[in-house]
Amino acid sequence: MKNKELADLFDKMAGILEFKDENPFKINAYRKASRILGDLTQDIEEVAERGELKDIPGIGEGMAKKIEEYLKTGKVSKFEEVKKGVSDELIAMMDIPGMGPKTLALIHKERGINNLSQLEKAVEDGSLIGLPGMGEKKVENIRRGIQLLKQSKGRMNLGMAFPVAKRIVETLRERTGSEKIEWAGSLRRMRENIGDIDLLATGPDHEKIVHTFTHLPEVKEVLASGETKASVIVEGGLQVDLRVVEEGSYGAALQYFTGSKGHNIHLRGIARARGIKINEYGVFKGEKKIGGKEEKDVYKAIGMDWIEPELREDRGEIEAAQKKNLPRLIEESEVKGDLHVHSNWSDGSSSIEEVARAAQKKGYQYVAICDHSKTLKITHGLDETRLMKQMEEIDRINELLKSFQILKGTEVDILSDGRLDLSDKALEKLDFVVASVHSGFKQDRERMTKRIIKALENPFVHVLGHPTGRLLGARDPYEVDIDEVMEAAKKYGKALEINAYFERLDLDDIHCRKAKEMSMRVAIGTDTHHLDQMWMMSLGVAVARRGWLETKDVLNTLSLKELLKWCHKK
Ligand code: DGT
Ligand code: CA
Ligand code: CA
Ligand code: ZN
Repeated sequence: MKNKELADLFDKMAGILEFKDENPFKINAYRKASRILGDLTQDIEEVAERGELKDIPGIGEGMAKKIEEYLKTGKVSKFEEVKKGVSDELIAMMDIPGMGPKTLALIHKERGINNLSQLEKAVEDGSLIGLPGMGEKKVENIRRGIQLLKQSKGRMNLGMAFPVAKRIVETLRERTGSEKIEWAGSLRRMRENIGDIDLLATGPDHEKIVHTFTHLPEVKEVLASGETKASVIVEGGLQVDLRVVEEGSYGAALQYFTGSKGHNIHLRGIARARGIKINEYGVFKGEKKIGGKEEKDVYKAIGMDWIEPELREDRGEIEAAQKKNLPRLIEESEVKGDLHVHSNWSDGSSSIEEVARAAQKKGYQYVAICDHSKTLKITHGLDETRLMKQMEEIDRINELLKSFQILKGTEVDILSDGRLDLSDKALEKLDFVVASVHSGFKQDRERMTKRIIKALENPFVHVLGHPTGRLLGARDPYEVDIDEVMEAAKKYGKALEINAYFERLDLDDIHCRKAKEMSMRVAIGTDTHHLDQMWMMSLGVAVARRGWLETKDVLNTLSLKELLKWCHKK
């Protein structure tokens, strides 16, 4: 979707104008357009094709023209004009979180800073302090911002890397005949973003595996290629490393290259204290190799059960393994339904029946249709009248389906004052109510926290949707006291959502674990708008697993009957 590209472009434009100290109205107009495009759930190209750009609230004629120009030519001439005289290096610095264009203009003018390395130097030598508004705290914020920027650079969302790796591994297995080809590294741990993909393989003919790998259709550039390893760049700019090892070392290598580094270092320390050496070739006692073919050999050698890859972050999993106290993580096969799917009644692309058939085909017992509510006009959100009609339609389709039920749901908007966008009378009739924030992200922490808690007080709400509002690599969480929100959710008996949509993964793993510690349930929903997004349940389950969640912690492992009982508990 071009939405994000355009949102970024307008945001940049606002930044440059602000840097040049131009008219605040103009600046605001671009900022607003950027926000609207970033939040838009419809594909901007489709909106443009239908000639409905100007119907998007907040998008005026001038902005619509620029969008059209971009969609046609890939450029906006006004942008080219505005950025004249501002170097790319300066523009790049506007991406540093917490450092606005005004600050940039100040340090550029007063201290002659033109690029990132000059800025880093000035942060270190203290020469920024003393400029107007520039105290130690502000400089510390800039330092953190630079760190954040460097961390996110060159990483890719899990949901984008995962299908690429899957396709590559499947092709490699097919063409080499070797089954022992897997991904390791952060992808196997299912981190929310991935620096590079690490593949591991074994088989009788090492060179054939490497050769097949470097000649895959996905490969754009071969960075290095040897007898037993190679590195390539694939579509999307992602790097993929392959290592081919002897069969007797495969398990040890898989363990080593899965990481995390912290996990491995901790593990090796324990082994060393027992006179055992672990490396990527195997497990050794003195000179004698005592294991390495299977991954579990490594853990067994130091008296531990095998540890699930998603737990290997050195966050207590090694201690738990030593005490034989590891969680039995939820598996995707235990998920009995998807609790957040949009239909073409709002901004989804499929009919309710198509959604239901797809869910049934996935082996589910139920699916919750959670379309948007009326305030989100651009998504064709439903008002009370259309919602009643939709419920009738669901009744009709449910009659047709065997051993499957469509749940009547909504993703009701939490308005800026915490009221809900649908009346209690309407909400009461539904099976499943997700409440989410989709606007007013810039509210201060106190207001946002109060707003969400007020929504949670509503007796008809079941789940808080995408609780922090972040978009991976695109938008930070809104300012909210998530701990306080979790306390309130607990108090009112609500579940929190893991929104499994690849750009959200919200809640994250850390807060999932916290929810578990608080004995709260988590609901996994894919937020599917097109049926080919239902697979993202895998991503949601991965977040849950990284958050140590077990079957009982996840709402949609309940059977239909149990779930309905939970929903109507009020
Ligand atoms: P990434 O690629 O940044 O998303 O994260 P990883 O974890 O995939 O890191 P990567 O690709 O640099 O290395 C893959 C694994 O190899 C890593 O998780 C653990 C292992 N590894 C790499 N370098 C070291 C090291 O210096 N010491 C240890 N113990 N393990 C390492
Ligand atoms: Ca990696
Ligand atoms: Ca790597
Ligand atoms: Zn939503």
